[in-house]
Amino acid sequence: MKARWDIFCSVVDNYGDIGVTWRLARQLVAEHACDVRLWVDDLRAFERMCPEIDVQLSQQWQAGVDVRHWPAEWPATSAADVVIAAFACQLPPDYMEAMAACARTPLWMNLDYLSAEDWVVGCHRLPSVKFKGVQKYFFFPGFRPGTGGLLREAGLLDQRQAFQRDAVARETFLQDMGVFPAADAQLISLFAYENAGLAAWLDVLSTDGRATHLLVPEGRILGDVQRWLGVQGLAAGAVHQRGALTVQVLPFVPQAHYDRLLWCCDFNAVRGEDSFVRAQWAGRPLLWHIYRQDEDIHLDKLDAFLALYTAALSPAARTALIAMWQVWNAGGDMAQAWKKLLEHWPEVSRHAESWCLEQGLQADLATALVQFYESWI
Ligand code: TRH
Repeated sequence: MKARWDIFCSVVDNYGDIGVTWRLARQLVAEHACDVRLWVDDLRAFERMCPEIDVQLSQQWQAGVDVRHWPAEWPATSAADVVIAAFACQLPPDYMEAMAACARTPLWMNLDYLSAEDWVVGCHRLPSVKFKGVQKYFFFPGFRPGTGGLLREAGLLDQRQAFQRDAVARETFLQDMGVFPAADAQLISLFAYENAGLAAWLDVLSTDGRATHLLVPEGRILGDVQRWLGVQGLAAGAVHQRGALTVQVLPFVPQAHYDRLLWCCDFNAVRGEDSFVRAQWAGRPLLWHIYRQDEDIHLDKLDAFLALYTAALSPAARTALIAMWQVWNAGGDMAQAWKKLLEHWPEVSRHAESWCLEQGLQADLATALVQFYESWI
């Protein structure tokens, strides 16, 4: 009998909640032969990264996943064998009653936010609250052994490396997206929240000796790009040149296309959680705009990741990379930070690949979840 999984996704804001749960659901179906229902309360956010979604439907199949709209009025539903509440979302009370009424108690987990902090290892797989005899467990993704690892589909790194070796595949992919960079231009992708540091970075890119083609998917950073360009109504399809810098706005593309876009670029500015992980799998240098939290606790998360990520770098390269990420997230001179980073480019590039391969040695998150379930039953 196939194990039945219910994944609950409440879209708080942005795309990370649905981005992570959608990947996880697909992988559980494709690689672990699970029956997966994915409950999503906002199908419009889902549709942005999976245009096949019909936002009118309460139930539909996508990539073998039983996608359900999570309605305000919860319908009578039997509980699955494994229940995942993504990012601490609250399950419908009637569903919790259904879990408690099961002859065989389901495994109930909270899939937590990604963090490189030390304490994550100690909390991973610990029991959390209980509801009428049904125990909930913490499940933490992470970068260190002893965590749940990262989402990574089977064969992903081989596919990525083959794609990056294949100049024709890269060119064809970019052309299909309407991207025609100059032969010697470096390609940078920019997916970020609003950021006051952007102008100084674009200033230095536009006056650089080397051409840069900057790809900006439609989103929150567009206002800053628009201000810097001095234009209005910036939208997908727009291309503007300022000195050595070409800025091109892209539409928000399906998730698989976004992954490939990251593989094409020499440098990826990413944000949140899911694009941050995918940029690491791209094996190229990256810049993380972390999701802001109250009392600046996100800066502790940033420092924890930087400590881990830069541990194998030379002191000078480490200082430059840390400075650039901190300036991007907490303010400072991006022009200076970028110039310093460029001084260490070969080392930082080699490191991006070796970090990726090292992380690829750990069990991936979907496998770790399945293994937890198997050991639990
Ligand atoms: O959208 P985000 O800022 O999501 C955030 C974070 O997850 C954060 O931790 C969470 O607390 C908050 O949401 C609620 O960034 P993230 O995580 O990178 O998610 C973006 C998703 O969008 C990711 O799955 C990649 C996908 N994407 C596309 O599919 N197409 C695109 O064109 C782009 C730019 C992104």
